[in-house]
Amino acid sequence: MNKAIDPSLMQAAEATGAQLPPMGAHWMPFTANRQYKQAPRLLVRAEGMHYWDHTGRQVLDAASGLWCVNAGHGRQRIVRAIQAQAAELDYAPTFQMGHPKAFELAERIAAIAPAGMNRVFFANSGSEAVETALKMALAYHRVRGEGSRTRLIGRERGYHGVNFGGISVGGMVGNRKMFGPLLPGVDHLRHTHDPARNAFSVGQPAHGAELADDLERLVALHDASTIAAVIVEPVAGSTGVLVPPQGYLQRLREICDRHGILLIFDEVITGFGRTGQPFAAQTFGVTPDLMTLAKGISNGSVPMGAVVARQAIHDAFMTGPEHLIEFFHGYTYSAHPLACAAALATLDTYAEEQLLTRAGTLQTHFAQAVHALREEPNVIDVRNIGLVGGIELAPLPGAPSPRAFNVFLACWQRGLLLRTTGDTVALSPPLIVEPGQIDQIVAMLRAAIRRAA
Ligand code: PXG
Ligand code: PLP
Repeated sequence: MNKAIDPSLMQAAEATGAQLPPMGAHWMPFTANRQYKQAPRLLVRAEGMHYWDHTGRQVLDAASGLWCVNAGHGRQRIVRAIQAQAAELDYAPTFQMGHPKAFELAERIAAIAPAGMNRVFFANSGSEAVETALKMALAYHRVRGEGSRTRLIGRERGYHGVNFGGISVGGMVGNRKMFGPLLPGVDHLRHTHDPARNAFSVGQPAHGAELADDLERLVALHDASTIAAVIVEPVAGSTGVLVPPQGYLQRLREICDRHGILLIFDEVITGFGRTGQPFAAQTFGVTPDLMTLAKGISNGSVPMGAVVARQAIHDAFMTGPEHLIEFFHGYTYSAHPLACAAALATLDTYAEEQLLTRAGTLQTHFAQAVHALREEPNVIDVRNIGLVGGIELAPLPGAPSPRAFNVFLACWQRGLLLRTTGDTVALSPPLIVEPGQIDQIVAMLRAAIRRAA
């Protein structure tokens, strides 16, 4: 066990007294498998703002599962929709075939998307949505006779899922370094994290719009005629909650427009109300050309991802002979009936409870609560937008990430689930969170930060 991890925060499997399943076969994703299996944390039930673990403890969910359960857990409308769909139509092929809910869902997503973004292509995860968007961008230029535009631009500290396109444009070294040369012809903008100028900014930081000019630099280096698209998360989530500097996204949009480069917003985390509007594009007033969605699209209940395209992009494909397939891409489970049923019920729930704008209503309270943590030991930055917060801790000397992981474990011991990445603690509670629960989350986190100090 890593010495930097506090062993008293790890409860040995046998000490819980609970019946555990055999754990050898499951090779767990993004997990320290051996450490985890010595002291497992199992979730067995969920409802509303809470999970229950295998020992019967109630755990407050400050992470929306993994940034996806935006309406809270066990929502009955969604449960019933999935049950009914499984009984009525379990699976339907969507290559040269269709089923009604796929069309209905696409219309519903288009209705809440930024104006003009009204063509929806379905995938099964954020990673697949990203691959779909990157391929769409390349093919778009090609069908328009600009096949030389093959270069893709991502950003340092970007996370765009784990498939080859996504890790190529992504900017997290741990997700890239083991996997060879990745896609050719990819370059990266600098990230926007600048604690020297922006530490403890409430909402969007004031400094850094000029970092968008990196795109001009890459255009000068490669020439615009070789660049297909730029992909960024409007708010970087996995890499530690990086809120875009004021004016930054606007500037990226302007530069893309000037050079005919498509702008892709990866809204896998920011979509479906996280920042106070249905999509971050609306919160920040910048409309991309393509937008990737997943997670909150189905409230995490059935895997689903999607790409939303501006109509003009879709229409560019609809020019050849009508009997030919326009875009050679799709997944066996694109627009799976269970996922569509779950997503429709999710959108109904969001609408009925006005959840897609609730983060805006709560963000002042949330901002005050999380920024109060700046007085706590080792806290070197606090960042927030909507209902997402990042609390960055000073790393232990020579050991990035165990300090935050100790906080994660200390929270778990107290009955709070959150996410950590590097030395940043990320909060993204379900959008149904009550102000009192925000205070409760921050109080438990405060105690854990002190415990891990
Ligand atoms: N793009 C973005 C912006 C994401 O945040 C993906 C793509 C990939 O989605 P899938 O569904 O393929 O995982 C994501 C996913 C974390 C964490 O702890 C974040 C994600 C996934 C797992 C963990 O921050 N984001
Ligand atoms: N591998 C093989 C051998 C397949 O036949 C298929 C789909 O038909 C795939 C991979 C892709 O699977 P999916 O469409 O679920 O992404």
